[in-house]
Amino acid sequence: MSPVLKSRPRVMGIVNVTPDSFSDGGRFLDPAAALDQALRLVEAGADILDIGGESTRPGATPVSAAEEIARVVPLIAAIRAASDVAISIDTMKPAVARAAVAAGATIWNDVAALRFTPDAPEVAAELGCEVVLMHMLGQPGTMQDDPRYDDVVAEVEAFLLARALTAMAAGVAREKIWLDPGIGFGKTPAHNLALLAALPRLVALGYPILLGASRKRFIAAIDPLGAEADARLGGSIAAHLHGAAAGVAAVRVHDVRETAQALAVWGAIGEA
Ligand code: HH2
Repeated sequence: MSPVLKSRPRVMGIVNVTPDSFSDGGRFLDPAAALDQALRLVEAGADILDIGGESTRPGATPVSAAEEIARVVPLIAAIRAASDVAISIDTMKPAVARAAVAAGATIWNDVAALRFTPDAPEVAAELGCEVVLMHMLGQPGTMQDDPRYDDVVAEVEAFLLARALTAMAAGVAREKIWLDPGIGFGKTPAHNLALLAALPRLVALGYPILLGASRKRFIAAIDPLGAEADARLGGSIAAHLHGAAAGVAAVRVHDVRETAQALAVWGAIGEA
């Protein structure tokens, strides 16, 4: 067996129940279409489904907690009734996380890393679910306006460790915490590449790392032929295989079947 083989990352399939997500917005607003898509992703090899009811894309329309709950909770309940796949809720709002966990989600994926609402760390502790703490520079609406760092890797690492400490101080168990460098969230293509290159360093922090590079814009900056979001599959797979080699715990992707196949081949070569 290859000495560098790490266990294969889990595949988190994205289901956005939003009118405006950057690559699949509007496709799964109808509850039946969303459930169909979710179950297709499970068949295609998803270990986890990440359900989102509010886009974090710059320029996306903010959504009330009630509207977000109305979008995601019926879908989570329907998935829970049909499958035992793990479900994560992609939300910045404690009220939405609470409703999602009550409906069957076991992971709170918070791109705000429990920062945007004062009681978010306490709610995460009370819910007892796993929590993904992601790095974002600034706010979703403005995060891509000239992002700057002195040392992007050191700053993202320090941020993530500080957020983990805040979560633990509020009562979240250490083993429930995942970290995510937040590819594309207040980052230039060069920042994203530096963070991808530094994944082994982030993995060495000792928390499970989630990597979300799927169809993101830095891919088009490298390959102008992949300008459209749905023409970035090759670049997405390259980034996620690199993450697998670095030892990330999970990859968050739109293209579950293709990613699962790439990871299976990568894993089989490692075991040959
Ligand atoms: N990326 C997006 C949304 N949520 N969560 C984590 N933990 N990591 C990510 O990299 C991440 C995330 C953006 O992608 P998408 O859901 O496709 O788009 P939108 O935010 O427009 O709904």
